[in-house]
Formats: sequence, C-alpha cells, structure tokens
Amino acid sequence: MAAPAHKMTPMPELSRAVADWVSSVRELTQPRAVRWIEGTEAEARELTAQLVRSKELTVLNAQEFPGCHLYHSAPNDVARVEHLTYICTRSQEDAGPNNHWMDPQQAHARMRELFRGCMRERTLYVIPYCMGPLDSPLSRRGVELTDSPYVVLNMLIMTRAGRAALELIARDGRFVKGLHSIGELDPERRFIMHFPEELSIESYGSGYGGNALLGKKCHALRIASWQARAEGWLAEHMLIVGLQNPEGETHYLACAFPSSCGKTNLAMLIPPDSLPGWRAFTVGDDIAWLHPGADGRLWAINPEAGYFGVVPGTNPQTNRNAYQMIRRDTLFTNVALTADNQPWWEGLTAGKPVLDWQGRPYDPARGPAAHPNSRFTVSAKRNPSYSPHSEDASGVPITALVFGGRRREVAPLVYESRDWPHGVLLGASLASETTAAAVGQVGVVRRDPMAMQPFCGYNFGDYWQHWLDVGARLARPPRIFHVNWFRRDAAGKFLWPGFGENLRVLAWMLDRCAGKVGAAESAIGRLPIAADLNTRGLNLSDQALAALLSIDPGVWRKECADLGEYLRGFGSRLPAALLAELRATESRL
Ligand code: GTP
Ligand code: SPV
Ligand code: MN
Repeated sequence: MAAPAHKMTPMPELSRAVADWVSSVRELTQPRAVRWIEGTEAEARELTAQLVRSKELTVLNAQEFPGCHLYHSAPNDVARVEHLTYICTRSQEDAGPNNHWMDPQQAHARMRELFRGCMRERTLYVIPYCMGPLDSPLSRRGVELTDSPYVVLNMLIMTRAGRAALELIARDGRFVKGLHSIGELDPERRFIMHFPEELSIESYGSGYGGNALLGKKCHALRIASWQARAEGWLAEHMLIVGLQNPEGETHYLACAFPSSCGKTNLAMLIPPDSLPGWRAFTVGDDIAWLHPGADGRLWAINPEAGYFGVVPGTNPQTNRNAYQMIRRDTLFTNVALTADNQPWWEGLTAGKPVLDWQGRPYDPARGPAAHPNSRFTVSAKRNPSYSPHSEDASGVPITALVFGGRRREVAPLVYESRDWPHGVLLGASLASETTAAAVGQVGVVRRDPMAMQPFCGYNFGDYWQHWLDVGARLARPPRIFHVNWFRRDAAGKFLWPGFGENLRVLAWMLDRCAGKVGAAESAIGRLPIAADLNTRGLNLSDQALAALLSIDPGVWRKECADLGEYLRGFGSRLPAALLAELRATESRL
C-alpha cells in the first residue's frame, strides 16, 4: 500500500502578510481566479501547455531545439521603457536628477486607477521568489503578482520561485511587493513605478523583460540599490566571472557594462586556443550584489537563477557556450522562424528566416528578421561554464571590478585606476552608445555611470558617496579597471576582436592585481605596456594596437569638461572627493 501523501500547508496559509496583500489586490483588480505558484516542474509544464493551446507560445523544432518555445510580444512592447520608469520617493532630491520622479501618493493614485478591475477574465498569479541562493544571508525575497502567464514562466527560470521562497518570507516577514499587469499593452497607459521607501513596485501596461519580470531590474537593482545603501553594500549591473589561470588559481571579476554591451558574453567567455590552460566559470551575467566581508574583501552573489540574454549575434564562433546553452529548454522571445520551425536571428550563418519576429513573411525591406532586442530565457544551470560557486551562501571574493562602455572612439581598450576613489571616478565617467535594450534612439553616446543610469533607485550623488564609503571600509579592495571592446577604425571596423579574445585583457588585469607586471602612467590612469598585453596570433597591426591604447589629450580635456558639467548637475549631493579626482585628472592632462 502506498504511503499517504505528505499533506502540505496550502500556500495562502503560509504568510499572513502575503495573503492579506493578495486579498487587497484581488479586490482592486477583480481577477477570475487566483493561483499560487508552487515552483514545481509539473506546474511549469502545465502553464507552457496552456500557452501552446492558446497559441501564445510556438513549439520549436523538437529535433534541433528540444523543449524550446517561441513567444511574440506585442510589437509596441519590445524593450524597457526608461521614459515611463519612475522612482517615487517622498523627496524628489532623493530620486535625483538621474531619475524620473513622481510623488508617491500621486503615483499610487494614478496606478490604482489603471489597476482597478484590470484582471477581469484573467488569472492572478502569485509568485513568491528569492533573489540569491535560498540559504544565503545575502539573499532577499519578493512576491510578484501578475496576470501574465508568460511572466510566470520567465520568473520560474530567472529566480528561485515558489513554495520555498514563501516559506522564507513567512519566517522573516520581509519581502518586496511587486504588482504587475499587462493592462491593455498600450504605450499610452504604461508605467513602471518604484517606491523604495515602501519596498514596493507597481508596473502596468508592458509584458516585456525588465518592465515586467519585477525580480530583475525593478527589485534586484532599483529597490535593492536603495536597501544596499542603507545596509552598507552594493547592488550593481554587473556580471560575475571566475577565471582560472594555467597554475590553477581562480580569481573573480565583476564587470559593469551597459545593456547590450557584452556582459552575458564575457560571463560565459571561451578561452581562445592561444591561451592554453585558462578556464572561465560564470557566476552571473547581469546583476551582482556585493558585500564587504569580514576579511576586508568584497564578496559577490548573483541574485538571479537564469539568463534573459540578447539573442542576435549569438553563434558558435562568437560564443559556443551560449549557442549550446540555448539549444534546449529555452524560451525565445521575438526571434524569426525558419521553414522547419527553428529559431533564427541575425548573426547565424546557417538557416534562412521565413517568418520575421512578428510572425509575418520575412521581407528584408522591413528590417531585421529577429528583433535587435530579441531574447532567450534559460536556466543558468544549462550554461556549460556555470560555476558551482554560484550557489555559495557567502558568494565569491572579487579581485577586480571592471567598468566598460560601447564607444567607437575616446576610451582606450583598457586602463587601470590609481586607487579606489579614482576608480569611482572611472565608473562615474562611463559613457556608452545606446542600444536596442531600451526604447529610443540607438547608437547615441550618453552618460551611464557604473552602467546604472537606468537602474539606480536613488540620487547618483548619494550613490557615488556610498561607493566611496564602501571602498573606505575595505582592507583589501578590488582593483578597478575601465575597458572598451568597441573602439573602431576610420572605416568603422572594430579594432579589437572581442569575445573570447577579451581574456587577453582580463589576464593583464590579473597580472596587475598579482603585482606581476608594471604599467604606463597616463593622465587618465595606468595603461598596459604593449609587451605585457598578450597579442600573439591576433593579427593585430602595431598601428591598431597603438590606436587601442592611445589617449588623445585634446579629446580627453573635452571629455573631462563634459563630465565636470554633468557631475556638477548633482549640486550639493556630489561628493567633493569625486570632483577632486576629476580636477586631479584635468591637471594631469
Ligand atoms: P543586457 O542583457 O542587455 O544587459 O546585455 P549584455 O551586456 O549581457 O550584452 P551581451 O553579452 O548580450 O552582448 C550584446 C551584443 O554585443 C551582442 O550582439 C553581442 O554579440 C555583442 N558583443 C558582446 N561582446 C562583444 C565583444 O567583445 N565585441 C563585440 N564587437 N561585440 C560584442
Ligand atoms: C538590460 O536591458 O540591461 C537587460 C534586459 O538585461 S531587461 O531585463 O529588459 O532589463
Ligand atoms: Mn542588463
């Protein structure tokens, strides 16, 4: 005789605080049903099957892409909407000039009108989730309420979602409240509101990415950066990668690059044949939570459990790991389709698109077949280079921090800061060409300090001071570098091969951290001595290398003047120490 099934407490009974909040949202939004997400595989299969039946998901070619599906988002809902994203603090100064601001009461009133009755005929899903390993003291929890089953499927991949997370919430009572509805998917009725003082998020009118998967940018960066400042840590838009050198030593780097500027690719980098004995291990590809440790070092966890990655450009040459990873159990959004139901995107050399990202017959005159911001959602465990230390409760120790932008000129391939405060200036000086990850013009250089312009939940002036304060507390701070993989020649060609070859630059950084090589002092920081940067077998001309490592004082004087003007826009909140660093650079120039 089978043993009687263990009777589990129904989820609504686990946390009074969550249940009460769900009841109030239910009253406001009037869903037909409420469903609590357990986080089981059977549940994910059932939700997937439901979306296949309703034709919202397409099953992809089961021989070539087993377990993979395609989702089309609304054509006017394909990227983050920074112009509709708000930080709602009581004082506008606390949100800072870097954020759109709305008074919290006004914002709540506005959102209440949008949410009122918006879920009629829909199911309200309750998704308790944990950002970070379930057993880590560095993790934080939240609950997302949404009427989008596509969001549920994504959250199940991207976070540790379900019963275990709710049990933790029941225990410590603290969680971020995230209310989301796709509404009418009308760009005129779309807002992403954050209330850091209340630890809550309200998002309406979009079903896409960072607008809708509230654990990601909304919680793990905007709300978490606010919490991190109060608690003495950092929530950053950074990948975390472990590099094992031929001697078998592993060092971890955390790197901040703006959206669509190479984080996922660097996080799962494949060492080129020219660098035998090196291995790379991915801890995270988009977000790092960094905590000063008792040993005076900075320790990092990846709050996420999956990747929501850019598809175009992924191929066996640029990144074999990424290409292998998304060949099974992957949710594709807004890619094109071949005649035999395989996903297709720009950058693939094989296959031919017959339907574009909107499901229309492909016509090159209408632009690319896959949307430039088309994405894959996949479990981090599918990554062949997934680091077992991703699950470590205390995180991994960070040897170096790297800031990088996408700049066709000005910024050299790599340079190193003189010390932590100068490194904070390097981060604050980050500027990058805009990409398709956010709605708006692509390819325009804009200021994006620490790659956090769209994601910092408070005043950048206070944020830079917080960075300075964290560094001052570290007895063994990581070294800070700046990179640019995207410098181009006069003909518009990338000067640096990028991707796996970026390891050459990272290896130089680790040599610097180990005190193995010197550097050339320049006005803006320390540059590699050409002989210390391994370029063997690269087919890189001396001229190209010189251009990559060159600094034009005239151009940099202008760059510093622009930066000074920008920084002074933060008025009395700008740390004097940061301005002093800039003045010191200007006088060296
Ligand atoms: P988000 O997920 O938006 O935060 O982006 P990301 O920073 O993770 O960027 P990702 O690694 O997905 O790369 C974005 C685009 O840049 C892709 O089309 C890549 O193929 C391309 N790319 C990545 N690394 C390099 C590089 O080293 N050199 C060049 N030229 N292109 C790169
Ligand atoms: C980014 O834009 O930086 C992303 C994609 O990582 S999204 O999840 O949409 O924010
Ligand atoms: Mn990102």
